[in-house]
Amino acid sequence: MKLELLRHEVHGADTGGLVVDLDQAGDRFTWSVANAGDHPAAVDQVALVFAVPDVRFPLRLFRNGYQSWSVTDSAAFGLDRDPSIVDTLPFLRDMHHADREPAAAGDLRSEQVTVLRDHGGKQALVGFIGGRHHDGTIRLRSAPSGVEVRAEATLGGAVLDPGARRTLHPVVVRAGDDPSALLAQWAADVGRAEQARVTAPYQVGWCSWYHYFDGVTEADITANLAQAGDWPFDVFQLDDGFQPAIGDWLATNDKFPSGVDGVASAIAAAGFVPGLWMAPFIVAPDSEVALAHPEWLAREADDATQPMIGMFNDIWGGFMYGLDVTRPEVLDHLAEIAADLVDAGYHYLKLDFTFSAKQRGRYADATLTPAERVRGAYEAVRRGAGDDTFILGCGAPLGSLVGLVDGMRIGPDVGPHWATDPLTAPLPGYRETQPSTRGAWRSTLARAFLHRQLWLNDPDCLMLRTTETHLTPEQARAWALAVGMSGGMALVSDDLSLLGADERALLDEVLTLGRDVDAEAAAGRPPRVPDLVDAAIPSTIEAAGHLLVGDPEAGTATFT
Ligand code: 9PG
Repeated sequence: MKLELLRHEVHGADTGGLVVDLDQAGDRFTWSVANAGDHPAAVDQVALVFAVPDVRFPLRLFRNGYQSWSVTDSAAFGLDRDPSIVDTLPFLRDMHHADREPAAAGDLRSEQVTVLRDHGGKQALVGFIGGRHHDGTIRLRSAPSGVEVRAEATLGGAVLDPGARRTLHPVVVRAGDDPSALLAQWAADVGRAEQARVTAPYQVGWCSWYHYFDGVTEADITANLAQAGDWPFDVFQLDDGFQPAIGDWLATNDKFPSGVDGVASAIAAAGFVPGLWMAPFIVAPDSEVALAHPEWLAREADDATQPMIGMFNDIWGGFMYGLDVTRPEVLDHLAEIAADLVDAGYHYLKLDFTFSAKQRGRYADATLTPAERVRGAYEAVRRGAGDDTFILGCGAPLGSLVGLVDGMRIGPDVGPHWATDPLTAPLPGYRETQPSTRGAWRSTLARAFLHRQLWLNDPDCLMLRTTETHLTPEQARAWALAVGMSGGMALVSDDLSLLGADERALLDEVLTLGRDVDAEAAAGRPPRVPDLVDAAIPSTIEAAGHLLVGDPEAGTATFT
């Protein structure tokens, strides 16, 4: 498939003085935007617009989601719809797309990269090489002259002062005939450009979330540690539920009498790397940090008197505020928390709900893009945690964090059920971002090409138990094999006392497979997903001489 550059566009406020410089060399467009005017401009978007001549319908595209939990699938142009067009909360749009505005009717979009494929089988990859300075959205739109493909550098209203210039991430346009090969090449290019952290060893561990959820107690940790001696874990990670309030990460609630230090010591004494969850960029209204430093909160874009909502979560008591991560004192605070937790013994940190730093709001430094806010906040944690701590991104915008995180959650939460639980919140347009093992399967296959190119993929935890779950043993096995076939991180998240010889044998099978696939991916051969652009939920993954073919609706699979 051939794309022809038609024009470029600039969108925002006071953009009259903006000048775009554009060069093409081979398959690569390099560009920058400068403010030649005499007043500041707020830049929403700079876009390259291409025509797709002679397209044969149906035209399908791979849709990469914006952050860890955002749906990643493929869709048919003219038939499928962007999730943002339904009547839903603007907050959800902001959480799951670089650009929070609803898409125009009929538009389809993918973040950072896409592969297009027309009925004749012709394919093209369009992608941004890099993401640290701004998000990138690829959008398909119907125009009077035919189909247009837009490569949008999303700057989120960042202010460009007179005389200032921003270099934009290069855009590549490549024809091909194998989506997995095109995407693997793109991921390798981005990994090189952004100096991806890809040298951490294969990760095997235990995580408290998917059995105990927020009810976890210190006694649960002690009981599982007592059983864990026979298990091949490297890391043992305590998830959400220890903290007295979101934002107060160095203290514990009544369920953890030994404090964060005591828990780390107990984990280390059992021979594992202590791991800890936190949501460092949001704070509860009644947290100590929010009460002590109200000036650290970002403000609502439309109402500077109101702190910016960073997340809503019933289990934490409702609305959480977002920190203003453009303030140096906030960044120092983040670095100090990370340093203190590493001192306590935690050499594995899971940073969750971190999309909050991209959300629309008023921030002290208006010249930063959403991507730069997110990246700056992670940089602060990395500065405090040091180079040797494994940092796992979660609920994280994928594009802006290459080179900072060691691992990245690349899908929605699994759960002890295959399809989305009917009892979860409906979230119009965004239901499939809610926990389901099927949703995790979808993203694990669809984003397998990122593994060991941008970071270690975290497909989310295995679900091994066959009691206290709605998953059938066949579904638990299908999911476990998908984790293995992805080569990604393998964490158990069951009460270990529920697991017997069969579950242990399945884990051992997954780890043998996972290590082989991981080694292949590290050598530049990530898994292939042949129906990536054919099916909304991919069924098939090939890696390290194995083949897994699933029925994503039933949750069954055959493995050879
Ligand atoms: C702890 C959990 C676990 C889990 C994370 C994250 O409302 N939501 O959209 C929503 C999405 C994901 C989520 C919770 C809420 O789970 O992915 O592994 O750490 O937080 O609270």
